[in-house]
Amino acid sequence: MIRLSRRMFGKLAAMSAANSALTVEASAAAKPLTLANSDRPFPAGFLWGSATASYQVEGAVNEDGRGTSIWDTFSHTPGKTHNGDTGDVADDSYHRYHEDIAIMQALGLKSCRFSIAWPRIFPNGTGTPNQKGIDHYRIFTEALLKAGIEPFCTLYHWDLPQVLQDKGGWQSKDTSEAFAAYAGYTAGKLGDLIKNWMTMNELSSFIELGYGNGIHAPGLKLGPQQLAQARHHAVLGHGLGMQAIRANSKGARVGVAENIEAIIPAFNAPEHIAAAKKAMVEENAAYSNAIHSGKYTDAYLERLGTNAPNFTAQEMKAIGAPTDFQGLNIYTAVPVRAVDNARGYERISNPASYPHMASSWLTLGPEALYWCPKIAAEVWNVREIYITENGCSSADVVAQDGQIYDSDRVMYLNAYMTQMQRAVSEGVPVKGYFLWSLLDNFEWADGYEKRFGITYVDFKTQKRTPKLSSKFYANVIAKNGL
Ligand code: GBH
Repeated sequence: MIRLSRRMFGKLAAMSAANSALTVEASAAAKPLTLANSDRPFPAGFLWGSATASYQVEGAVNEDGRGTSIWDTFSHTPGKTHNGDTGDVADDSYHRYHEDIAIMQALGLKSCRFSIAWPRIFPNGTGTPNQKGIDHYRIFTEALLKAGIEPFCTLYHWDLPQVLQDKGGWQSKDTSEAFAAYAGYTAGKLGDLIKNWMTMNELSSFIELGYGNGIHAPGLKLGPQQLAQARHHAVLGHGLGMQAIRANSKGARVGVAENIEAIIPAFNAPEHIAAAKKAMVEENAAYSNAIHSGKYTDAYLERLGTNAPNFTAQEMKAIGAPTDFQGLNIYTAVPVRAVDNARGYERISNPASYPHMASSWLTLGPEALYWCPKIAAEVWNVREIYITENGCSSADVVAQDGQIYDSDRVMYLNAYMTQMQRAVSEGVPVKGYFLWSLLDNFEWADGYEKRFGITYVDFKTQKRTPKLSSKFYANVIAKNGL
């Protein structure tokens, strides 16, 4: 038998498969073919978690002094959500959180990302706090900690107190300041239990969809100047909120969970990678790039021209103060290619045949979990990254035996996680992963039509059933690898 080095084997294999007998023999010599060594490990302590948001799971909208949020108003407005669905009951997690935590424990989760409903803490946005709101989240986080699950808390996942919207919402700088007051107060009350905070979830989503195209609450379609100003108030809210959290809770670690434009190179070639780095900055100029650099890019301001937002140097300093970690919510990928123009890149719009999951916007882009953390770490010099959301919708059906075999979700998760492992194994500082979502829940404008959970929820009975994907995830966590 001829013994070949791996390099030589590579060469030979690349030449052609004409002599297949030689190829097989050489392969066996290079590495024994066995099913036992197919694991791709993650580092010890990698933080596996799940993610949810208050309005999407809690229900109990009229309990314990909660105020009205813009999503109560919006979802109760005819024509705004699929089937007129609302979050009035959702997963009833406000009452069933013990059951939810038991599900997390069964999965072996190390961490749980959840959000606090601002109108439970300040029913009127500002002013007198509601003790019952604080009590609820204290009891919840104590239960998490008792179960050995680390809480990661988002302070704003889109449920703005309606009273503040009535005064202009994110169009007003007062909302940025009100947010900081709420964030500081809450971190002061819960900071002994919660160490990891995210100021906000997806600034780009709640501004562009809520104030730009109107498909989310509060359903406004502002002109370019007003929209640019609202964006600025959102990033300012993050900056002021971060200050307030740190001032009120010693040792707090603060970040933000942003749905970045998940830029990837068209393929792995130096010119496309260079283009992707430029695109990552410019395509995220209003949000993540402002937060991680304390600046709006010249190109962003030029693009806006007279519609550019009003801002001060002091505000930009608060916005750009270093975060302790960067949270990336990643679902799809935005491929770019190198182009010889002023920007140096062009977005590639996917053809109609590009595959997607049950939500038509949710195109498959597993390499986003490789490239985005890698590029982000480099262009924004971040040392700690969490994938704060990743997951997908499936057209789940309950099989005859009562189980849900969501093989497409398993495929999606497996593909994305494999790319994340690739990044981590190269030393990209991804420290944890939060799967969206633990449970099927209120999917905003899509109501209950789109299911993102790894646990099936029968919304009539609130019965929870783990799907095949939840068994897949438990297996990943148990072996800390794929
Ligand atoms: C996240 O948004 C949210 O943080 C989370 O609350 C949500 O449940 C989850 O994703 C799943 O959607 O209908 O064509 O107009 C992800 C970013 C922005 C993706 C809005 C869907 C609507 C596209 N989302 N977008 S469309």
